[in-house]
Amino acid sequence: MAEETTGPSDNMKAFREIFAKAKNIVVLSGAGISAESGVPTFRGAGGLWRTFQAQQLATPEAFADNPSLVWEFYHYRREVMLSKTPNPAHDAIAGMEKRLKPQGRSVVVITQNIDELHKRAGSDNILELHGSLFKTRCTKCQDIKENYNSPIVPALKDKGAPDPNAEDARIPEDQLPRCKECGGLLRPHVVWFGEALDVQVLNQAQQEMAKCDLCLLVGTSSVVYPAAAFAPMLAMRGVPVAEFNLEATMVTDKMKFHFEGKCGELLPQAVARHDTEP
Ligand code: BJW
Ligand code: ZN
Repeated sequence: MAEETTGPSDNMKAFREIFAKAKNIVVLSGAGISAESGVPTFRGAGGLWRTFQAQQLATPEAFADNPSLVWEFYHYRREVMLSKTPNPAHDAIAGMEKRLKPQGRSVVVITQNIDELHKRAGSDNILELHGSLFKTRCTKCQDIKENYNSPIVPALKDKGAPDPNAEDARIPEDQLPRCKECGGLLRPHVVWFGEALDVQVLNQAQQEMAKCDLCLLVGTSSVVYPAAAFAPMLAMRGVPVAEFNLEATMVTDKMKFHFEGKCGELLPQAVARHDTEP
């Protein structure tokens, strides 16, 4: 007899019962969690910069070909973030971590986002899979540094306009961000297509997932690997995974729960304090 197949549940009460007992919670987040803060997603409206999709500029080849153009793109996104703030979804996750910690329960955020909004919301336990807009790495000595300067170098001031007609600034390499240790050209400390994720970060993420007993999958299209495989792997192991997204994704069918709508509205209800908590 054919096995009966049922889709994911949208029963919030059933989710809340599992949440009440969970001891190690992993939150996997993507660009959709920052959408309500006004940060464009990659594959949604507003995902273009000039005429480029992020995927065209977020590559080592694009940087080798025109480091000035790639720096304009990241400079623009760094400056945009200065006017953005965490939204109720980031706040709910940070609040949950603080509230559950004294109960001996852990929350870790494994994010694909480079915008640091989880950190600004007050989450402490964060693994940034794809790096950060506010870190640089030297292409020569590999030194990694935090950098919140605005603009990051004088030559980028007023550059990086997203308008399709904006001119390519063609900034000479010696005026682009340079390493204070060795003078080498700096690049954004982010993971581009075709690049390996940081082994330590990936190992830590795997350790957290190995011990988790509940996973929240928030605002990701689940198309970019290796992160796209995390939630399906957990689901296969029997860990309940709850997806929060505006729409069904590539992995929805494999999830225990799918809550459709804005995560800034759904997450605060989903992880609100439970009656059974002290
Ligand atoms: C809301 C909402 C609201 C909106 N509420 N929801 C296996 C199979 C096939 C391909 C590969 C594979 N393994 C590797 C690859 C290649 C490649 C890949 O995955 N390609 C796919 C596109 C097919 N992967 C890689 O290259 C990775 N590297 C790698 O695997 O290396 C292997 C290697 C090993 C050893 C040596 C060398 C190599 C690296 C991937 C790096 C991705 N980098 C980027 C750019 C980062 C820097 C930057 O930002 O500029 O990361 S790409 C971009 O996509 C960014 C994101 O983190 C990532 C994921 O996107 P995300 O977050 O899911 O956003 P969206 O826009 O796609 O989705 C938003 C979602 O939110 C939507 O679902 C909306 O509905 C929802 N939403 N508003 C709730 N309010
Ligand atoms: Zn250097």
